[in-house]
Amino acid sequence: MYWNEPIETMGRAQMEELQTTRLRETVKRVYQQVPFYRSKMQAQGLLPEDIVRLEDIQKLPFIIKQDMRDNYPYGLFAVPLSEIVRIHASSGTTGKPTVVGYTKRDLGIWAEVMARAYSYSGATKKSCIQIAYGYGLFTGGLGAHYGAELLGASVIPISTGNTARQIMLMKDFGTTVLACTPSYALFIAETIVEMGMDLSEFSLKAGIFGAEPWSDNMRREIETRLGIKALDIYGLSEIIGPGVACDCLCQNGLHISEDHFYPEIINPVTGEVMPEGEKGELVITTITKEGMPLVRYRTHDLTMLNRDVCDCGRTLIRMGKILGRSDDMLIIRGVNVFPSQVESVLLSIGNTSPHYQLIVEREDNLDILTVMVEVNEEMFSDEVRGLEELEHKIKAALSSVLQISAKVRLVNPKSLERSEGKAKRVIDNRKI
Ligand code: DLL
Repeated sequence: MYWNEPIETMGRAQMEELQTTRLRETVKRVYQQVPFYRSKMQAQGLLPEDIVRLEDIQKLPFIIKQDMRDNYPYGLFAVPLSEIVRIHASSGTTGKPTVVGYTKRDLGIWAEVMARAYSYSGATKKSCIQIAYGYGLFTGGLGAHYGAELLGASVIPISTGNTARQIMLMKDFGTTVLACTPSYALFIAETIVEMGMDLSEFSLKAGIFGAEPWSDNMRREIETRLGIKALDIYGLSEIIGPGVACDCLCQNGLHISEDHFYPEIINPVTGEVMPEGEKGELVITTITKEGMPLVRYRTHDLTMLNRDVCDCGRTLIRMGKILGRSDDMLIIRGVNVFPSQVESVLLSIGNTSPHYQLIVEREDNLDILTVMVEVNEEMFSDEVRGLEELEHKIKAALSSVLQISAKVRLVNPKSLERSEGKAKRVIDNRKI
């Protein structure tokens, strides 16, 4: 069932016409309203009138996170502060956060794209949606919240944490859709077992999981443990928050709400746009936002695009599951390694739990990768020989997939730190 059928099934030519009109308006607006864009375009000898067709977007310069920091806090806003009705900010690892501002209309668009995302999972106004993303400056909680309300569902704004209480309410309130990070979904699943409860006591049907990379194997693990359909939702605060793209029940790529967010894939090294279907860095232009429009924002997220019509009937362009971030990619002894590759290997082997951490160190100028992985309870009580065999098996599989050797340390069940938000998968102790 569609939420916005005309848009979700719009023909390619018509969609491109809509995108062209909106792109031209956006470029005109940022040129007039935001000194940053004006001076960047002037430096390249560009005027808004030079952007006529969709392909002309390639003439425009990129914008990166550093530009947001340089214009902290409100320098990139395209409307006066009196028009801004909500401010979010990303926590960032160091220094000042990146700030985003929304007008009333922006909030309406955000709720619309989130409502679409829920409906992709089969959710309707009859659904009961438990939102266990963090509420606050993080866009997860409030973004997921207003979309669920627009859908007309019954919303449980529980935010993160207090897992036992989450589970009690999930059961008592008859939650049908859970929205949280995939790592937290897994933790909830484990805690349900620990509390001695049975899945038959719950009404859960689907999960809308995102905000961090997760593999298809992890998806299957969550689906089995919770007895649900697990959908991947993608977004970033700079662009709007959750809801930029979301899986449908076909689970064959995430539909991008391309009537609002125009995607491109570029070669992260050269910045050139890549042919459709090739893997590269996702670049997004917001073509309807008023508060803080971004033109050609480099997300650093690696994926690919597919314009084929989906089996669900939607024509909205699909992006592949995020493979990793170009800046999360570890380079170990010269080889590119993504945490998601390690996750896939671990889950394909079994006898481990999907809780793992990568530790990178440098000894005598040599990079050492250690993969810490929790074994499951049965394995834990097994003989030492069984554990040794498992360790060898993981080592061999990792070296064939990653093309480098890694140390493997099996650790006790539940000994790695659990996260209620985004999981920390990598500890890089190299001082480079
Ligand atoms: O994480 C927004 C969000 C909230 C998305 C809830 C989905 C659900 P930020 O904190 O700005 O915003 O982080 C954005 O998180 O550039 C990706 O690297 C990563 N990310 C988000 N969703 C996914 C996903 C929110 N489904 C950054 N798969 C993005 C992989 C994801 N990575």
